Amino acid sequence: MPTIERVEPILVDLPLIRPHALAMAVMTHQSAVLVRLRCSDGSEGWGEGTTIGGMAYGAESVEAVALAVERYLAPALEGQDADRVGAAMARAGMLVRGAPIAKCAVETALWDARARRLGVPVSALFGGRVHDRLEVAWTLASGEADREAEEAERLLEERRHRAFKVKIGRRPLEEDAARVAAIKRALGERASVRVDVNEAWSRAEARRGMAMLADAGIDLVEQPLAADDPEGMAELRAGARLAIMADESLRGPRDAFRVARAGAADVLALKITQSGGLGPAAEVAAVARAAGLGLYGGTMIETEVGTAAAAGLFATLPGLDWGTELFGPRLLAERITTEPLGYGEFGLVPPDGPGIGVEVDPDRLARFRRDGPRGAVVPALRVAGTG
Ligand code: MUC
Ligand code: MG
Repeated sequence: MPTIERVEPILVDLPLIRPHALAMAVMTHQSAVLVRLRCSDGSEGWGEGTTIGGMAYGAESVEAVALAVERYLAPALEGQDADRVGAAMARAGMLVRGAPIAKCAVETALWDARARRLGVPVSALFGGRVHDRLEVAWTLASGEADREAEEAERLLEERRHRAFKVKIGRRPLEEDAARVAAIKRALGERASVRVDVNEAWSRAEARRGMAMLADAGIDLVEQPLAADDPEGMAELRAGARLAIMADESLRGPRDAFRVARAGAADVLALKITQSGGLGPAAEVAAVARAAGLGLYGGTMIETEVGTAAAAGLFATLPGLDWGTELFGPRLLAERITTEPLGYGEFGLVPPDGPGIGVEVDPDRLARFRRDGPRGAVVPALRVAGTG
């Protein structure tokens, strides 16, 4: 029986190809925690835990993820049976409350190592693929409102993306609605346009905002209200002409059940990080299916490692009717794997090599480690709307 010998977190900082402006903060780089897991038989697995916008999106920062892995999850896992992923994570769950992103990083590494030992892709451990290609949406969030339609037009032309998510909530409602309507007018029926409010609206703003967006032909509104306001989302949904998606409201299967029971969403944004790993994310998907809700494969702007792992799971999910937004590696200016992922024709072909199907490149990793020779090169985050 192979046992877990060492679980090591590695914090990396990667530049973006352009700034990414969320409702709360402007990102110019992305930081991620990679986990390297070694087993007694020499097998190895990789996982990733990341978040967006430092601590502006959620309470778990990448620094907290690295610390949780090193001080708490690694000691809980080392010495355990590496083949029994469920048992190992149940033990980790006894010793570590919450921390879904840190748990995702170690759990993914366990699945990766297990699948590599079996010589199968990680999707095989979740029932096998039902999709050979995943549709991938792009997020328009450069902060340059007048250039967003241009960016979308170019990506459409290059056959990279045909669904666009616009980040709103930083500007007054009328301004945001006009900006989104202009993008939709420019793209017409050639693309689906959605918005992500990232919790920025009050209930009153949301009522007005939903009506304006519906008039503009927008397909879906993501997390219009605070994460802990499922009642508000349910009220909004009752009169809505467009679909509502829950994102920040979801921290695993229990939240998915609460959202479904409250009638707070039409679609669930499934994120392996936010769910606490591939296993819990599959459970969120099962809740969505049981409740008749749509599914969307979300991202936390992961590197190739987290993106490949998520793609492996998403490929096994029937009813992924809203596609995915697994564009992380395309927003990052540098990659940390030996090969790029297989993007093209508006989507991504999930890698089908053993495990998560990508190999971390040690030289690239060394260049971007925070504890490497370059040290921290991470500028402080800017609050959205300030210079
Ligand atoms: C989110 O809130 O959905 C994913 C893509 C993006 O642009 O923001 C993130 C997180
Ligand atoms: Mg979101």
